[in-house]
Amino acid sequence: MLIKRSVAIFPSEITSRNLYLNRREFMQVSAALGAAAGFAATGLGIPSVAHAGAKLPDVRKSALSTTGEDLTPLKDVTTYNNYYEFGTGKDDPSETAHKLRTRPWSVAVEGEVAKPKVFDIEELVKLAPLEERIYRMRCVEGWSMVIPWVGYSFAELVKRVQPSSKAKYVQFTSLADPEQMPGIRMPILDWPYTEGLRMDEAMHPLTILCVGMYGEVLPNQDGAPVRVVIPWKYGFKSGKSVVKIRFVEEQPKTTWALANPREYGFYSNVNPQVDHPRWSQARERRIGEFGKRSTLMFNGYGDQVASLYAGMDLKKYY
Ligand SMILES: Nc1nc2c(c(=O)[nH]1)N[C@H]1C(S)=C(S)[C@@H](COP(=O)(O)O)O[C@H]1N2
Ligand SMILES: [Mo]
Repeated sequence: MLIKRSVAIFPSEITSRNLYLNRREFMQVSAALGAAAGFAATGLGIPSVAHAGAKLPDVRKSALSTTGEDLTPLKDVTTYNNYYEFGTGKDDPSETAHKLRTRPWSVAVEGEVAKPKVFDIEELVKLAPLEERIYRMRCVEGWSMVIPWVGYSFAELVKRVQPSSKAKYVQFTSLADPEQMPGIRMPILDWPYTEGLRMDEAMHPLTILCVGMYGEVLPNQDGAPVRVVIPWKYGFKSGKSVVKIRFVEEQPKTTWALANPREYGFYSNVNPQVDHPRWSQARERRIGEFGKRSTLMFNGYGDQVASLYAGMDLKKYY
């Protein structure tokens, strides 16, 4: 978001586009190659769903889904990404995130909780019934998508660890491994990427732990194996490839607010009336569409979430 990049198209980018057109074929080949490792049966005798593109079982529809809007094609959702650990270009993550190893993976849940626990990813995926949540996603940069995520309410996890009365905020930490993530070597941001929510925001049923999209395991470039999605906030609040979830008493430091506090606040609720210091937030470009559409207050989720901010000056707490 701070970095401007030349728009020249390099031969490497063309190659990767062609690879994506053959995605199904590519997945079949990698499934065959990975049969020994990723698709090996787990201790319970249940096949592990570890690879992007593997179908997730028993995904339920959800009443919390946005309906009536066209979904952004999977190809766009997986080739137009912000994931600075894999580079700052929109197509960098789709080219380099295959280096990310998403198994084994664990998420440490700790801090002000009665039952801290390190969750293995296989357990986390099965913690609660998987739901399809179709949400609008609005990036602070002024573009948006409609994505059929798969996951469950973050509150399901919170219930199981029993936060104490001191738990006022939740901090999410993403993986920062220079061996797997070429962007970590660049001093672009203060790694690891961290984000945070107030407890009531984290407990809101719209806030999800996400493990998939389009009914399939989450592609690496979209934050595999587990990410957060908070649909009424700008996209950067939704941390990818989470390794730690910490319940804390004080408002946590968050990566973009540290990088540029004037431009990126802790709350970062989608708000067409509060401009970014360098551009208007009144309109947005839906990826795949020509022209622009109006940005909706709280990204269109105001009926559900506006009460969380009753009495707060949203120009001050942006
Ligand atoms: N760890 C991490 N999480 C991240 C980012 C990032 O660079 N690193 N980018 C954020 C931004 S700016 C956006 S818009 C969304 C994009 O998610 P998507 O690529 O799945 O659409 O991820 C967010 N989560
Ligand atoms: Mo973003």
